[in-house]
Order: sequence, then C-alpha cells, then structure tokens
Amino acid sequence: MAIFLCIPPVSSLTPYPAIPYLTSSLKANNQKATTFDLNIKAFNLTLFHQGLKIKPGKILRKSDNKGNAKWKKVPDAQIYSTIQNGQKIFEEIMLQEASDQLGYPYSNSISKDIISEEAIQATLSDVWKICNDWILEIAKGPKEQSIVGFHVITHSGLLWSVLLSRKLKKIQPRILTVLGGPAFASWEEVLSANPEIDLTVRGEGEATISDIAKSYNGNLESINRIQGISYRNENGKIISNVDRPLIKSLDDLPFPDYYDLPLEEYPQNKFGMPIMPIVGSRGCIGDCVFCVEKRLWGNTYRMRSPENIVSEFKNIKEKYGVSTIRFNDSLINCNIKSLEKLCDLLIEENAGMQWMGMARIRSEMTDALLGKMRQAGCMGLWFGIESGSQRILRKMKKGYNIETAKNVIRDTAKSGIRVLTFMIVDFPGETQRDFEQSLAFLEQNQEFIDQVSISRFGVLPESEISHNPQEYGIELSKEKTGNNYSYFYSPLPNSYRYENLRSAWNRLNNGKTASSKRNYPLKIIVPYY
Ligand code: B12
Ligand code: SF4
Repeated sequence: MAIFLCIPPVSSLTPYPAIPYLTSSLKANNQKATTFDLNIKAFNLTLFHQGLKIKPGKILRKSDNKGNAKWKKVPDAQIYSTIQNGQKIFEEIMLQEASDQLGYPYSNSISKDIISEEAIQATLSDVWKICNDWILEIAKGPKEQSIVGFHVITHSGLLWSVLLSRKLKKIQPRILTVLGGPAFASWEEVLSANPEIDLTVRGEGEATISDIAKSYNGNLESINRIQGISYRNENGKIISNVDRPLIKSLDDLPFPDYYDLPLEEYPQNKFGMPIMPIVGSRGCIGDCVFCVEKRLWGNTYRMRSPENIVSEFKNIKEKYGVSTIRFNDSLINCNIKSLEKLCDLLIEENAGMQWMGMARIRSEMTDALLGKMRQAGCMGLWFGIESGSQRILRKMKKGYNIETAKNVIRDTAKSGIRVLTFMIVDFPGETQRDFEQSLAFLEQNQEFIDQVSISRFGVLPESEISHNPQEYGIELSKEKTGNNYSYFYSPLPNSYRYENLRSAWNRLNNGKTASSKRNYPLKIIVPYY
C-alpha cells in the first residue's frame, strides 16, 4: 500500500494544515504517506521565472527544514513588489491552464506588460515537468494498491485535482483517486461529473483516511462501508455512506505534521520565516447568511483546550524554528473565557511568539482583553465588518451593530494590534445609500484600520442565501463552467462599487498603513495570504 497526498495549486502562500493533519493521523496509525506540494512549487516556478518582467527584491529561505532553524538570504533573487500581485497572476495562469486542458472556457486577465505568452508557456512547461515526475513516481508504486488524495479548497484546486487524476489514471488505471476538503460543492456532483475521481471524503478526514489506508486492498468493496465517503459503485451509481460523527475532543488529535511540506519554499516574513497556521477550533458561533461555516462543521463549535494550543505553539517553535503563527480558526473569539486563558498561558510561558487571527465584532472585546491579547503576542486581527449599513448587517445576520464595530476597532488599534477588515459590496438589496455608509465607515475610522480586503458578493452553495434566494430578492442560475459548481448571481452587472470602494480606500490610505500614521510600535508586517 502506498499513499500519496497532493496540494494542488490553490494559491495559498502559507502552509495549509489539512494534509499535515491527515499525515499525522496516518503516522499515528503506523501508516505512511508522501506529500507533493504542487501549490508552492508551481508558485515559485511562476514567481521566479526569468521571463517575468518583475521588480528586483529579496527573499529569505530556510536552509534546511528538518529541525535546523537557520534561515538565510537568497542573493539576487527577484520577487514581485508585493507577494499578493504574484499570487493573483499565479492563480490566473493555473486556472487558465487547467481550464484549457479540461476543455472549459476561461479567459484570464493577465496583462502582457507583466508576463508574455512565451514566458507563461515556459513557466507551465517547468510546472508540468514536476507534475510528470510525480506521476511517474506514483506509477512505480504498487499497481493495485496506491491511493492518491487531493486537498481541494478552491476552484482551480478542483480542476487541477481532476486533471492530475486523469493523467494518473491513464498510466495506472487501478490507482484510487480520492478528493477531500471544505467542499464548496456537492461531492456527489463532483463524482458524477468526473469519472477519473473514485471517491470523495466528506467532512473531517483524519479517521476516514486512516480507515481507507487500513482496509483498502485494491478493490472498492474493501472500503465501501467506511463512514463519510461517497463513491461510484460498479454500476456507475453514486453512493454516499452515512456521515462520520465529528471528532469529540480536538485535543485528542495529534498535532499536524508539517515535515513533508517544503517549508523553505514558502514566502517568508522579514525575520526569514514562513507563517505557520494553528487551528484552535473548528466551527463558528456566527450565523451569517452568506457563509457555509455551519454546514462544514455540522452546526457545531468545538475548541481545543488553551493548554493544548499552547503546546502546539511551543512545538512549532521547537520543531520548525518558526515563531509567527496565524490562527486558521473561523473566529478566535467565539469563547471569550478560553481566549483569555490562552493569553494568560502564553504570557506565563513567555512564549515569545507573534500571532494573528480572525475575530468577531462583539462588545466583550474590551480594552482589558485586547491589552492582554497584545501582551500575549497578538499582532493583528481581521474583522468581518462587511458593511457600514446597519440595514445590510441585519440582512446578513452579522449579529452586531455598527457602533460596537467602531468601538472594537478603535480599542483594538489603541491596544497596538493591527486592524484588518473584510468588506463586501453588492450584497442583495444594497442601495447606493447603504454603499455610501460603507464608504463613510472606512472614512470615519481610517485612522484605526490598517488594511481592507474588499470582496464582491457571491453566493456559496449551501449557504442560507442559496436555499432562499427569493427571500433576498434574487434569482440564482446554476451553471457548470469549467467544472465550477457554484451558483451565479449578478444583481448589479454594471456596479462599480467594488472599484469605487477600493480606490476610495487607497485614496484615504494614501499608501500609508494606519499604524505608521499612528506611529504604533509594531515592527512586523502582517500579510494576508
Ligand atoms: C484559514 C482559511 C483561509 C486562509 C488559508 C491559509 C492557510 N494556508 O492555511 C486564507 C486566508 C489564505 C484563505 C483564503 C481563501 N479562502 Co479560506 N478559509 C480558511 C478557514 C477559516 C480555515 C481553513 C483551515 O485551516 N481549516 C482547518 C483544516 C484542518 O480543515 P480542512 O481544510 O477542512 O480539512 C479537513 C477536511 O476538509 C478534510 N480534508 C481536507 N483535505 C482533504 C484531502 C483528503 C484526501 C481527505 C481524505 C480529506 C481532506 O480533512 C481535514 C482534516 O479534518 C476555512 C474555514 C474553515 N473553518 O475551515 C476557510 C474556507 C476554506 N475558505 C474559503 C474561501 C472561500 C477562501 C477564498 C476563496 C476567499 C477569497 N475570496 O479569496 C480564499 C481562497 C484561497 C486560495 N486562493 O487559495 C471557504 C471555502 C468555501 C468553499 N469551499 O466554497 C471556507 C470554507 C470559509 C467559508 N466558510 O466560506 N482561507
Ligand atoms: S462569516 Fe465569519 S462569523 Fe459569520 S458564520 Fe461565517 S465564519 Fe462565522
């Protein structure tokens, strides 16, 4: 039995914890997997391609990711003026390539001033070389007992998983291809549309992948009773087994194992380290109508104990030499008492770690708590403000009022923590007046806001809106373009609100971060990628 796991080009530029969670679970069950991080390898091949018309810069790399915590500068390396620009171009190139290869229409928006067609082709040829080497390596494995699992989070990740599975199946038809991840689609639909995928894992994957690895003997019958899987039976029918119950205590899980990821290839901060994730909880207490969080984690919220989280902090520092953490939790402040305890422990341990995470606007985020968070190493908080209009916030079921939002972001900034906000434009029913209130919110609070991430509203399948579009005055069309199983909705096709809000923010910000305006003593850049 050989297990291969793959992170397709999803474009996230910090190590993603899903595959490391599966790896550590497999290891705890005496099973072994090898991981191919195509995402970061392909990203670097794109970023460093000499055909790119890029600005010179510097990047730092770790010399050895196996326990050696020394990091060094790579001389004369070139990098985009910002990593984020490179990320966008990378996403477009990858999506275009997978769509072309699978025969789906897609037209990218890459400017020829940045990269020529020849340079794109040369980059892709390098990417295909590493993919083909990986495919050949798998083909050398046991003919009838190899399992190849893909982690799917984005549309391009799904396309690449299908594409690579197709190529693998051509060489080795008996390989078992498995997809898992926070599904944005019905896994049954993915299976029925893509004959090269044998099986999909719904929900948490730790126990399921171990069960598959334990029982698979080259024949689907050996695993067709496993909970939480969907598969195609011998008559071509898609079968979904019962859901797997959620893990009762997250403290029981072994820490995710990042050794199989090429950590030295991830972009690093100015201290020469990548940012490592910690997942302190699964689920959310929010109920926002556009979100699928509830469905993903079975309408529950589970948090690890603060002690267990602090031990992972220490583990990350010792094992990987990294002291900057990003909480991947949907929200780090669902349970205020536990958050406080976590901060107390980090202060007590004098852990010397910096961290950031997403947080909900709530009145419990007092000066005292924020001060303690800062003392415990919190550098930045992302708040899903979404809109400056109370009417729209109510429709979104955000559960807070705009006055509280103003107070919380002001207090956060004053405590020395960077404030990053998410905003949504074109939510169904948003009027010009509502939009202007969002603009006014940014204007009135710009002094406290360091970064704004603006998104155009979209409908996620299985979100509350997708079930009741008429209640929001919209109609959804479900199109399948390029294997995109999402719903389409364009209420305001000629809306320029997205561009307007972006340029308004840039104007307000005038190229400066709020903290430099405020002169806060923060030395670290908090990237959003
Ligand atoms: C942190 C986070 C990010 C970070 C990722 C940073 C990183 N590298 O770690 C950042 C900020 C980059 C990010 C970006 C985006 N994100 Co995000 N993100 C999350 C978040 C909050 C946590 C992810 C996480 O770490 N989960 C913990 C791990 C352990 O869980 P998991 O990935 O689900 O894996 C488990 C199972 O799914 C399964 N599994 C996973 N893979 C596999 C593979 C196999 C083979 C098997 C068997 C099982 C299996 O087993 C795992 C262990 O139980 C999730 C919401 C959530 N709570 O999950 C949203 C979420 C995944 N993101 C989402 C979205 C929409 C995005 C963006 C598209 C947003 C945007 N508009 O730009 C981008 C896309 C990223 C990109 N371009 O690559 C959506 C996806 C919805 C969907 N599927 O349609 C989610 C679910 C949020 C939401 N509620 O809407 N995100
Ligand atoms: S948008 Fe954020 S707060 Fe709302 S349900 Fe989703 S994860 Fe929770």
